[in-house]
Amino acid sequence: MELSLIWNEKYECMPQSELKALQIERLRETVSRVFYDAPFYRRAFQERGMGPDDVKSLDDLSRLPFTTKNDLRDNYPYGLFTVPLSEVVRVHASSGTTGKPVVGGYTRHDLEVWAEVMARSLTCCGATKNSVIHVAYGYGLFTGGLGAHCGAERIGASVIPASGGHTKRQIMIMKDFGSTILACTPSYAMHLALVMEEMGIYKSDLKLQGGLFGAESWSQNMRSQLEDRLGIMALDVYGLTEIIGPGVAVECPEKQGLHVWEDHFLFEVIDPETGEQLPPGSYGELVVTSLTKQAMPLIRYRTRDITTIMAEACPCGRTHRRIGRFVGRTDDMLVIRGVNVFPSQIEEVLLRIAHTEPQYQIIVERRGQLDELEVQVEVSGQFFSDEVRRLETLERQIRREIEDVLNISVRIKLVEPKTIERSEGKAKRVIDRRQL
Ligand code: DLL
Repeated sequence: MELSLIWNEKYECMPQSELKALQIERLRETVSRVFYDAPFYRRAFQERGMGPDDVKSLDDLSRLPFTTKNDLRDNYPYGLFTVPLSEVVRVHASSGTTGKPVVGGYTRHDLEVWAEVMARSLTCCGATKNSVIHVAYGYGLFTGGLGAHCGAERIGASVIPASGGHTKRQIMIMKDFGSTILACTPSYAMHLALVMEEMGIYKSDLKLQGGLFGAESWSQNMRSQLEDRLGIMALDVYGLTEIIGPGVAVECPEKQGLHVWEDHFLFEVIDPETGEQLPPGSYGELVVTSLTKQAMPLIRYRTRDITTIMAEACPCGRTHRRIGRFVGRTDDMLVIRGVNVFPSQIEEVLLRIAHTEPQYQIIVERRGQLDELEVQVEVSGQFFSDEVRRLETLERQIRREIEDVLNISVRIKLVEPKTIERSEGKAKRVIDRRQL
C-alpha cells in the first residue's frame, strides 16, 4: 500500500505561517458573511459591540461569540443559512440525542470543499484511483455515506455505495468485488469482522488494506482488534453535520492524533466551564469555526467533543496541527457517584481481556440515593458453556481491572454471545435508567 501519499500537497504541507495568513483572510470573509446575512449572528456581534471590521488577527477569535447546539435548535431548520435556499443544493441532518435534528446545508462550493477534505482523508488511509472503496456508512440524511462517497469519487476510486445493513451480503460483496478500503463506523466494522468469522471467511479471502472509521469514539484496543481481525490499517476520521460531515479531522498513518484540515476549519480547545482557551496538552471541548463554508458557516461552534491540541509537528509531512483521539462527549460523560466516567475507558479495558467478545453495554441505574454501574459483556461461545468457576474468575478479573481504572465499584454481567444488540451505524453503548 502506498502509505506516504498526500492528496493535495500544496495545502496539506503549507507552512504554518502561510496557513495562518490564509486563516485570517478566510475568517474575516466568514465573519462578514454571517454578520450581513445571518440575523442571529448580527445580533450576537452587536450585543458585544462588535462588527466585522473588529476581527483583525486570529487573537480576536476569542472575543467572538460561541454558537451552541441550542442556537441551532432555536434557528431550526434554515435560520442560520447565509444564502437563499435556491443556492443550497443539499441538506443533511443528524438525529441528535433529543428533539429536533441538527441541520447542515451545502452550496455547490461547499460540496466541493467536502469532497476535497474527504479525498485528503481517504488518501491518508492509502486510497488511490486504483482503490475499491466500500462505503458502509449509512446513506441518507446522515453525512457518513455521501461524505465518504463523494471523497472517494473525487479521488477517482471505484466506489461501492453499500450503505449499512445486510451484513452477510456486504461481506460477499467485499469479497467478490475486491474492496480494498472499508469506510464505516468502528462498531459496524467489528460486527462485519465477527460475522465474517462466523461465515468462515478469512481476512486472506478479502483484499482489504485500510479502514476509515469514525462517527463515534473508539479505543486504541478496538483499533488493534480491527486491524488484526480484518488485516488492515485502521484510521480515525472525525466530523459533524453542523460543520460539514466527516472529514474535519483525520489520522495519518502515524496514528498519533488527527490532523484538522486547518485551511477550512479553525479550531480551539476550551474549558467547557469557563469558556477560556486551553493550551496544548490540556483536555477540553473542541470548538470549530468554519473558514470556507457558504451555506451555513458557524462561528466558534461548541462541539461538546473532548480532546486536546497536540502542538508537535507530525513526521508525515502534513503541517496541519493535530488533536488527540476523542475521549468522549461532554454529554456522554457519566457522572457516577461524583466520578466522571467515559464509556471509552471501559471499552479500553474490556478489549484487552481474553475470552470476551468486543460487544458490551453499560447500564446505569439509581438504587435509593446510589448510582450503580453495570457492564454487560459478551463471552465467547466456547467459554460460555464452560464451568461456572471459570466464568466467575473472568467476571472478577474484569471487575478488578475496570475498578482499577475508574476508582468506583461496578457490577459485571457476562452474557451469552449475540445477546447485545448489534449496530449498523453508531453503537448505543450506554443505557442510563436514572431519572436525572
Ligand atoms: O458522525 C459525521 C461522521 C460520519 C464522522 C462518518 C465520521 C465518519 P453527526 O451524526 O452529526 O456526524 O455526529 C457528530 O459524532 O460531534 C462526535 O460526538 C461524534 N464523532 C464523529 N466522529 C468521531 C470520532 C457524524 N472520530 C458527532 N471520534 C460528533 C469520536 C466522533 N466521536
